[in-house]
Amino acid sequence: MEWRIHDRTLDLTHCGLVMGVLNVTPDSFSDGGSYIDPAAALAHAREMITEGVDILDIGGESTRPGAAPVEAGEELRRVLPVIEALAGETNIPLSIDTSKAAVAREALVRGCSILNDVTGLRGDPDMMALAASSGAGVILMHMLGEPRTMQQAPVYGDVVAEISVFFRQRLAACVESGLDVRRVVLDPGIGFGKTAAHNLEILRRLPELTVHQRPLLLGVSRKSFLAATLGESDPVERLWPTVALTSLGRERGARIFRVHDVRPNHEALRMTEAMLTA
Ligand code: HH2
Repeated sequence: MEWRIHDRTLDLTHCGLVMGVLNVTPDSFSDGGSYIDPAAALAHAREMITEGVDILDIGGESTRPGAAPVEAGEELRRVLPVIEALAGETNIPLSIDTSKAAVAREALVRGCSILNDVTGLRGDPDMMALAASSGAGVILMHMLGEPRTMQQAPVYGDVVAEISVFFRQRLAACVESGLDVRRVVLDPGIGFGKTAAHNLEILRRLPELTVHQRPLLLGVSRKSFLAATLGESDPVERLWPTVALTSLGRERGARIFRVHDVRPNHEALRMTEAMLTA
C-alpha cells in the first residue's frame, strides 16, 4: 500500500503515519486561539517534530460545526508565514488543510506537498484541476452537507455503504481529471455530517472502506462523539479515547492518523504495529 507525494513514495504496508494538527485559527474546536501567533504555531510544530510526527497539517479555517467561513486572503495571512518558516527548516511533508483553490495553490508553491480538502475536491470548482496538475498528495474526505449545517440531523440509509460509493465516485472523477489515484488517500470524515452512532459504525466497519487499495486516514482526535459516549469533557481531556481509537483504527486497516497529541498516538501506533507484525 503506497502513497505518492510528488517524487516521494511512502510505503504504508507495515507502517502508518501520524499527522499532527496545526490550527492557525482563533476558533478551532479544541485549540482555537492557541497558535494564531506564528511564533506559537512554529513552537508547537517543532514540539510535534520532536515527538515523532510524520506530516504536519496546517489549517487557517475552522471546520467545526457552525464555524463561520473565512476569506481566502485572511486564511493565507494566517498560514503562509508558518508554511514558509517550516519549509525552510524541515523535510517533513507539510499539508494544507483548505477547501479553497486559491489558498491551496499558494500553499503548494510555498512548501506544502499535500492537499487536505474536507470537501473531497468538490467545494471549489478549480480544486480538482489544481490537485491533478500539482503532483501533490491529496486527502479526499467525505462530508455530508457543509460545516455550517452538517450536524443538523444527518440521515443515511447505510452510512458505510454510502461513503464507499462516494469514495468510488470521487476516485473515478480523479481519473477523469488526470489525477493519479496513487496520490490519493481516503478519509471517511469522522464528525462531518455524522451522528455519534454513525461515527462508531464507521469505525466498527472500517475494513469495508478500503477502496482500490487506497490508504485510509482517520481524524477522531478530541472530537465530540467521544464525549457523547463517555460523558461531557473538555476537548483537551479526550486524549485517552483518541489513543484507543488510533490503536484499533490501525488494527482495522487505517494508515494515517490526524491527531492533536503526537507522542501518545505515535506510541500507540508503533505498539500496535509491533503486535501486528510479531
Ligand atoms: N477534521 C478536522 C479538520 N480537518 N481533515 C481531515 N482530512 N479529516 C478530519 O477528520 C479533519 C480534517 C477538524 O478538527 P480540527 O482541525 O482540530 O478542528 P477545526 O476544524 O475546528 O479547526
